Amino acid sequence: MTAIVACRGCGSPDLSAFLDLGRTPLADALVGDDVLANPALEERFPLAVAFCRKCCLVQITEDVDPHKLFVDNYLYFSSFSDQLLDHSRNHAMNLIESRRLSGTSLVVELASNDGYMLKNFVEAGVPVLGFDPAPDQAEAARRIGVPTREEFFGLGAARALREDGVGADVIIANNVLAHIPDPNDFVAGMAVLLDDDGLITVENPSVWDLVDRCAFDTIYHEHYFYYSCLSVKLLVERHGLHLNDVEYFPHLHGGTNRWHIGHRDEPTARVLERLEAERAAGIGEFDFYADFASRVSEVRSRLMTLLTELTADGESVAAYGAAAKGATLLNVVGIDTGLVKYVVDRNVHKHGRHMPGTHQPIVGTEVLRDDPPDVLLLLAWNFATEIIAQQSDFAERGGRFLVPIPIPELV
Ligand code: DWN
Repeated sequence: MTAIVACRGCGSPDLSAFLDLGRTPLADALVGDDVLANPALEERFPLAVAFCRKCCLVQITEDVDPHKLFVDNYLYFSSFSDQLLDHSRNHAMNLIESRRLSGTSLVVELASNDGYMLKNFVEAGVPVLGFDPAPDQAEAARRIGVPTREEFFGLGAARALREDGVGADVIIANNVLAHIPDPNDFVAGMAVLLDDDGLITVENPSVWDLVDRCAFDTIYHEHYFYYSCLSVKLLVERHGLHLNDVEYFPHLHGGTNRWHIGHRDEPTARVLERLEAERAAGIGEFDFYADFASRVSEVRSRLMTLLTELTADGESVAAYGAAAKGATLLNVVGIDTGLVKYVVDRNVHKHGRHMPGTHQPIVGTEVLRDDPPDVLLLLAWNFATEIIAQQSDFAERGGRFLVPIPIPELV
């Protein structure tokens, strides 16, 4: 772990911190019995965020070893959200058609997880290659026929593929550009691997929405960076690539951009409009972020007050979604097992573990029937629609949902 004193994008020392969430455990480092027995084993790291006044890149100010984050104890599997699977399939089908992909094409996904995305190309007969360093996820992908290299992607891996005569027609990078400590090495690797007329699509939550919706819980050590169109444009141009288009998905992960990047400089009106809208909103200036900490403090206070009142009134509270963002929320607000007694999750790999730092047990959703709470705190609020629909029985039995972001609200 090292403190960051210069921008990891452009190297500028002109970094201005605007939020400090204290020392928190790693958000996806779900706790086993060993740490429960000896809590001193659980590591915590400073979690603070800064803005680069030169290249607009928002970033955390501590550097945690990616192996700790994504290899040693990482249980996130993409295939436990129907919304995400539908979103990914639509993306794949659109790419196959728009890029006229065939059996002679190659689609490479970086951070391909359990094959949730690439399986769609395999089914259509389009050759694929995944990169993911997480061993269990890579193995799950290979089991469904998605060739996967169990390694971090970067310039070295790209050069090795090129030396073997391999180039990509399409490179997909969903929720990974934020997750790597050296974005320049990563983007340089994409530039080398992408064929001349190829397309890179990069998806990440929008920092504009993060601030507007006060989604401070999406800040954790896995997320080194929080991107705008402005910061992505400057990052990719540093490596001879160009931001040519952007799609916006307001209901995915709290607001997600899908950036279209290529070797040629051919921006659409849509991306030019989005860039101008960001400039007009002040996304490229520090002042946009200056009051975020006070707004976060207000949400933290309101959520703690609401939970304390519910508990004092004899209402039992559990949580839904052993999400990384849930770990930040529970730890930063200070929500212990006295306020939230357990967390349910459909991801069976997480069952039997405990939430980082606050140690709520993670159990299957059947517990909502066997030991029903009065209120269900939606840690995975980004999937609120899907989860509320799925848990209609809970609501019919009089259960209520507590949506914490952007303002804590019982629904
Ligand atoms: O970048 C990342 C973001 C985009 O997604 C990664 N760090 C991993 C992940 O972060 P997260 O863990 O905060 O994201 P999710 O996908 O919002 O987590 C949802 C959790 O809820 C998962 O553990 C799966 C679970 N879930 C469930 O139990 N039932 C999700 C749905 C939709 C459900 O119906």
